[in-house]
Parts: sequence; C-alpha cells; structure tokens
Amino acid sequence: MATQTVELVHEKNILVEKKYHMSYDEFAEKHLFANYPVVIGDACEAWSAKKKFTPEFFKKHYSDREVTISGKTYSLGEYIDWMLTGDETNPAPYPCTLQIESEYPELLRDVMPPLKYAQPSRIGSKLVPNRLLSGANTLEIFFGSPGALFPYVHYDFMCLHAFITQLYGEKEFTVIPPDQTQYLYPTPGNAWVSQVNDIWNPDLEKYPLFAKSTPVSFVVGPGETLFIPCGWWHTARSLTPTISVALDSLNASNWKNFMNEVDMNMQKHRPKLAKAVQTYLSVAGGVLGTLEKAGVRV
Ligand SMILES: O=C(O)CCC(=O)C(=O)O
Ligand SMILES: [Fe+2]
Repeated sequence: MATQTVELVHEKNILVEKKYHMSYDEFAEKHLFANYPVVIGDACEAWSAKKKFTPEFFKKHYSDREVTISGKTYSLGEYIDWMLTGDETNPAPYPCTLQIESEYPELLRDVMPPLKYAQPSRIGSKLVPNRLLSGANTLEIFFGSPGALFPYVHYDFMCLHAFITQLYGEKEFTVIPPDQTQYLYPTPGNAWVSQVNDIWNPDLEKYPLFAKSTPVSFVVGPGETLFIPCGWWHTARSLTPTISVALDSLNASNWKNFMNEVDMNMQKHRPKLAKAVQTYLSVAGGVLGTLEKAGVRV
C-alpha cells in the first residue's frame, strides 16, 4: 500500500509530516538516515496497549504501586486522580514514568511486536557496553496531566533516536534541528540539556542567540508515534491527560553521533582510555552493521 501523508507542521523551513502505511525502506531513506522527524500514524496498530493503556486500567490494576517524581513518592492511584483533574494552573508533577521491562514485565506483551521502524537497535547488544547506555529510554510509560511540561529542552542522551508512541490523550511536541545547537546553550558537562529551559519565555538577556532558533510545535494524538532523530532538540507539553510509551534506538544511522558523545564524555573523565574505546566502537560498529544486514542480532 502506498504511503499516505498529511502535513502536520510546515513553518520556519521545517516540515513534519504524518505518514500511514510507510514502508521500512521509505522510513530508512527519508527519516532514519536523513535524520528527519516524522509522525507515524499506524506504527503501533498491533499493540494491545492501544486500547488497554487507559487511566482506568492503571487505576484498577496498579493503584497501590509507587512512583517517585523529583524525589517525592506518590501511589499510582493518587497520581492518576491528579492526572485526571489537573490543569494548567495545577498540573500533576511530570514526568511520571514506569519502566516496563524491569517494573511491569507483564505489560511487555501489550507493546509487542516491537515497532518495526525502531529496528534494528544496538541497545542491549552484547557488543555495546551497557554502562554507555544506562540513561536510555528502554520502553518507558509516561503519564501526564494537562499543562504538564517536560522539565527541560534536550536531545536524547548519547544521541539516541527516540520513538514516542502516544496511546491516550494528546501531547504537543516542540522540536529544533541539530544544526541550531549553537543557539541552545548546551549545559557544560551535560551537553544534551539546554540551559534555556523556558523556551516560551526565554531569558534573552542571558541567552541572546536563542532568538535565532526556530522551534516548531505540533500535536501527537492517540495511536501516533513520533520519531525524533538523534540530536534534534525537543520538549513536550501534555494538552489532556496523557499516556505514552517512549523507546530509544541506536544503529548504523546514529552510530557516529553516539561515538562522538562517548568521546566527549570520556575526554572529561577517562581521557587516556578514550582513544582505545573509539577504536573498539569503530570495529564493533562495522561488525554490527554486517550482522544486521544478515539479520543476525548479538
Ligand atoms: O513525552 C515527553 O514528555 C518527552 C519525553 C522525552 O523527550 C524523553 O524522555 O527523552
Ligand atoms: Fe527526549
């Protein structure tokens, strides 16, 4: 079936489209390797989570489980009540996240099969040291209330690609391309987080170059998956009570960017080891690329 495309936003030289029936090859050529965002309207069609992950479902089955947000602990039941009644003036704290694989493994089958567009991924590969990826999103559920803002503008840790599947409610995303990094004032020592955290009311005296950036916003609704490629700055705001599932990916398309991030971190903490690690990752990248082409996962 041919791809069906709808324009979601087309301003300031940025065009984000929503696509249905997109072949993997089109995704690879126009988005994954072109490093360009897209909303995929039907990537999670086969997930039972699409109907099942509602506030009522989590309230019924998991009310007594605990979640900790910014050092404060809530019961999930209490959080969901706040998420359903919160508004711009009294948003529920955000983000409220659950780790599916480690904390709610029985929900794993509801987000299966894995999104085909997020394959292959080297996260979890035996050839990629786990400690390099310990901050990656590995199937996390996000809950939010109207008015809930992601607390900072960032690109995903270690230059991973992000897939955010909206399952309930609507979330507004704002993206800024990687070639505008110079306007974003990366935090020293934490270069993936911008110091300009309130991009709607930026402090232009402190961050004057931010005025040159061109953030664009668009809404992602239930059943839709946003692909945010590596290095794209982004943040999010819930417009209604929301439930989403986020996942990061790493493969040949962002391997070089990932290696640069590893190098940047190692130059600070283990400069003597940095070169050997780059050599290792370069060889591992070649091996993984060959295995992926042959359909083998290690
Ligand atoms: O859905 C959101 O609020 C944004 C999540 C996000 O960007 C992340 O976890 O890296
Ligand atoms: Fe992110």
